[in-house]
Amino acid sequence: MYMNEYQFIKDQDAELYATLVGEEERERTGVELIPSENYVSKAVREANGSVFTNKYSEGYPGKRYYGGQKYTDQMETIAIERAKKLFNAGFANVQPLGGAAANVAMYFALMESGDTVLGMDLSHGGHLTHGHPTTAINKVFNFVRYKMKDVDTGEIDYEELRRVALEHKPKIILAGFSAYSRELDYAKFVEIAKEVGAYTVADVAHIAGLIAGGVVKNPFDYGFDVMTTTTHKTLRGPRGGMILVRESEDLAKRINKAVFPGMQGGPHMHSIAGKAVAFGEALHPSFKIYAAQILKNAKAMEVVFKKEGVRLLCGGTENHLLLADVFGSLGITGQEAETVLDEVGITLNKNMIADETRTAMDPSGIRFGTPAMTTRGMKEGEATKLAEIMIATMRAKDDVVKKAALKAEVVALCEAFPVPERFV
Ligand code: DSN
Repeated sequence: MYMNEYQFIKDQDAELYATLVGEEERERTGVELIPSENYVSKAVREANGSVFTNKYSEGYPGKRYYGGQKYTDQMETIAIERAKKLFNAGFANVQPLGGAAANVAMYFALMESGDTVLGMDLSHGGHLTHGHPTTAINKVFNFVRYKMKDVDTGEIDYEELRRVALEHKPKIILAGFSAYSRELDYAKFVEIAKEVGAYTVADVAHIAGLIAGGVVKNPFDYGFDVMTTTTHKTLRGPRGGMILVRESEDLAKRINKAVFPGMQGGPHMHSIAGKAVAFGEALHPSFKIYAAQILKNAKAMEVVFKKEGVRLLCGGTENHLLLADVFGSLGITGQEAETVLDEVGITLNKNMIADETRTAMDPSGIRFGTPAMTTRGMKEGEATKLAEIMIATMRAKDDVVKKAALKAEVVALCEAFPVPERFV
């Protein structure tokens, strides 16, 4: 992969070209375990680097503020129709520039300033855009929290969720996470939301590809009103966002207005083209096999971590990611683990664990997942091997000789499983 590209950049901009070559080399020779990252197909990269980057298209297909929209209208319509089919949605807005932008537009579409959102606590797996005190939306809306009842099983405290909902009367009950490894009881969310008259929104940024592949539950099947997502994680598309509405035309209209002109200017049409290509790939039967393998590989890693006595938050995984308390189990901090694993060619991220006692910059945990390694064709055998290498590396953090041997094993795995260019 990645050979003989960027000839024009090479000719005119050696300084920038060096960074492209470096990143290609890094991606080719290391194993990517950051659960929110993936490798896109060459087709997605072609669309993302296409002439659609030249075009201004404020508005929506058939209703734009600039001329010359024949092909942008066709292309965006293809993206919308594919998105609806993938998620069994009534409406799709494919213009959000990312997951954070999608969430902000969704909040403004569904609420007035001062209204309340009930979302998952960040330290229990939620996300910054679910109202963390440091974010701008926290100045506009009021955010209240639910947590897990038991951090070692991942069970959500639905009784507490209901109690907080009854007390605060939120306009939105938000299900979704960026560091949580269990399925949610979507029916329970809907039941509580009905009781208090709230909208149900699922932020499925991490698991969108798993929903599209049919291997985890689709919140729309349980009556959720809206889903927000990124398009570049398990869904394996270009960097971007999307908002889906189950059936309400009124909600869909409000969301369209909130995205444009409410929040964004000209949509990134090249990125929407990339989304259309990725959605086409996700509709292909092979994507279901890919999604199922992501889960099998994560389970294989869970088995090794448990066998080696490393504490996993939520007691394991039912999706693509795992959270390990490496400080509690192996005496290495999340930052140290991230650094030493980087040295042997494995990329993941440090992460706070529930009820963290350390700091965000040097927490107790690591978060890792299987979407990208599965794209390379790795299966349970390789997932098991990688988990063993990870634990051996963390145990040998100061042993230069052992680390060199472990790095050689990672390089050999990468050579055996090159990053593919074509998925369908
Ligand atoms: N940065 C993404 C993640 O890694 O989960 C979410 O925003």
